[in-house]
Amino acid sequence: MQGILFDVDGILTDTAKFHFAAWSRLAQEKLQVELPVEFESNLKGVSRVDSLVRIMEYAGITDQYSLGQITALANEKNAYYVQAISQLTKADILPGIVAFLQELKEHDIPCAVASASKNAPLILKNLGLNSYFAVIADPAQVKHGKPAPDLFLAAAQKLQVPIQECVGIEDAVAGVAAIKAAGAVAVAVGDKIELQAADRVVSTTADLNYTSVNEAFRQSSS
Ligand code: G16
Ligand code: MG
Repeated sequence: MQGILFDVDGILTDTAKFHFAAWSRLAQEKLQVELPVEFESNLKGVSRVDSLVRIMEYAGITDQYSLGQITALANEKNAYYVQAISQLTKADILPGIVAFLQELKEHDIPCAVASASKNAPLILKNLGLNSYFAVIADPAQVKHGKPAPDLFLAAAQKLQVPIQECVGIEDAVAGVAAIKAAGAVAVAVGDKIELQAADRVVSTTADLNYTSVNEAFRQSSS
């Protein structure tokens, strides 16, 4: 194991609730649609515009909007979201993450960010986690979002570590699919059934540590 590729939303901090609150507000005010709570997991790891398209498909209104209108609506959602994440502090880092990053640093394992979010640099800065990450893959520079492998491949390349030597850490079904498609080992945080495509699933971020992630890597790559 020579590198770790981290998802942000749902791994470093719980921003899914802010994404969903922003989408729910946009859907209610601009599309006259109520999003059911179960819809939240459909949007995890999915890019901004793809999330909006999924919401429009759910509402059966996809063909009523031009590309320009879709972009404007996505920007509006982002403004609500950025307002919410501007309040993030160190206190919002999920349990066990700082200890895990510290352990990786002590083992000289470089870390990359492989988030679908264009707001990832702002989130890292507000959480005070910048110094733990050697590189951030830019989602604007890749052709296909998760579940395509592009972001994880770009993160490993930027880290200059072969993808087969990397472990990806994810909380989303689309993210686990992306890690596996890239050829890295997937460690997922969340529900064992929902995330069964991963090589190992732990229940919370507090269960992430060097020993168990390295063990998952060895078992899956042997
Ligand atoms: C995250 C979230 C998604 C969000 C996407 C794009 O991905 O899980 O819900 O739609 O980023 O975010 P933004 O609108 O900020 O560019 P990840 O990969 O960090 O879980
Ligand atoms: Mg995520």
